[in-house]
Amino acid sequence: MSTGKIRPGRAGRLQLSAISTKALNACQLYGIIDLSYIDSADIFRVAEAMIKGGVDSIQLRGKRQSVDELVDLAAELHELTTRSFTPLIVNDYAEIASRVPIEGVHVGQDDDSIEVARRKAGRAVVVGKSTHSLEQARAAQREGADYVGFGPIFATPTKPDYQPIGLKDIKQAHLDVNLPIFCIGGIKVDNLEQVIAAGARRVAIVSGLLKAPDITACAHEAKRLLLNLKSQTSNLENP
Ligand code: TZP
Repeated sequence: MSTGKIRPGRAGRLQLSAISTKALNACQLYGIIDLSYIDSADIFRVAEAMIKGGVDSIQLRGKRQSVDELVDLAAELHELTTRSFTPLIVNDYAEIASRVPIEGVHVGQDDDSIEVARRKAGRAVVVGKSTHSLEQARAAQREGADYVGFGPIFATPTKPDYQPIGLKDIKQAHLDVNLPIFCIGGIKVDNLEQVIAAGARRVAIVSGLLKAPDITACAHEAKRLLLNLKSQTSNLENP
């Protein structure tokens, strides 16, 4: 997802280039490299394994690292992700996009607004937002997010303080929100079919990938299940 040229939109907002929009729309499996699970020295091995397994976008998430540390890691990681045109998104700190040519930033409910994140990035990047309810997902769309994370679907050690929202609202979220929706939280290959059956088209996975004995094989299986979903959908759309 190259960010391309910055073009002011109708509302003066920096618009994503067509190529960024295309990569975001095509993204089904979003792998998150959370530095509480792996050592920063391992991020390249992990990112390579994810990409080899078919992960479409990668997020760097480091809750305990400083902005400067994340800038350095993102810059090195971007050299790798860019080779396979895999968008790299950094969690929490939109200002990192003003220092490293990453493709996007991701903000939580308690972080910068989408508007502030775009301003801090200073150029056209993808901006995603975590949402934990239908109402928050609808609000993120009104606020101008490019995609939303929706969850936690299941209980997860990665976000232990959050009440899981379960599977019941996934279909409604897809009816109400016209943005890419990444279901997230406790998703693993073993429960992915359940999440897909509940209406998910895209997922973001942290520990399910990072703790897998073989990250590439795990990503590959998750992608196979998601792609199978796509072919079923297109068969329905074009019988
Ligand atoms: N947002 C909602 S749940 C979650 C985030 C960042 C953590 C997901 O991690 P895991 O390990 O895939 O359950």
